[in-house]
Amino acid sequence: MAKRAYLSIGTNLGDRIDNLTRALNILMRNPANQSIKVSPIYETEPVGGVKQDDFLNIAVALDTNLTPPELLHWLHVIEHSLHRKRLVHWGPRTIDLDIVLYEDEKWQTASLTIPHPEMGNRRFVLQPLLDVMDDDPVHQARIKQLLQNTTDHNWIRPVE
Ligand code: PH2
Ligand code: MG
Ligand code: MG
Repeated sequence: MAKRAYLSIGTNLGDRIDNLTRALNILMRNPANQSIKVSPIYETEPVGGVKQDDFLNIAVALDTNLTPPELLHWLHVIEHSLHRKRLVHWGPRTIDLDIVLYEDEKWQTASLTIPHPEMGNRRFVLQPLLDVMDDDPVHQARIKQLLQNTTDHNWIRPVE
């Protein structure tokens, strides 16, 4: 039985739409990743102290046979193929793929924390996430709650 994972994807360097398209293509090139629902694209104000260009952010609902560590490895493969360089913490990136949720599981290792510890502080994660949760009322209720209570008031707007 495939597991339901939710990803948050962001980009603010180069051709941002092309970066998203390429990332999704590589994501689905792994036969363990079975079906996918992609949110609308949002343009979002950079969150954190670093002065940088605006982001495009999306969320993805993914049905996968990969475990969280295996999925994380595949996300790193994608980041490498798009030539992401890790220069500045929270700084500009061609692509960043994060696992936000994986079923109801909690993971706490050096490289992986699920649920994503920052999601409640990031409107750019919560809003797209809610857009891909129609078939998952339990998670949907939780994310709605987080979105109502978040103190993040950076702007986000859907891309036409
Ligand atoms: N990612 C960050 C830091 N700040 N801001 C926006 N708007 N979107 C992001 O994806 C983002 C960010 C580090 O992962
Ligand atoms: Mg991130
Ligand atoms: Mg990341």
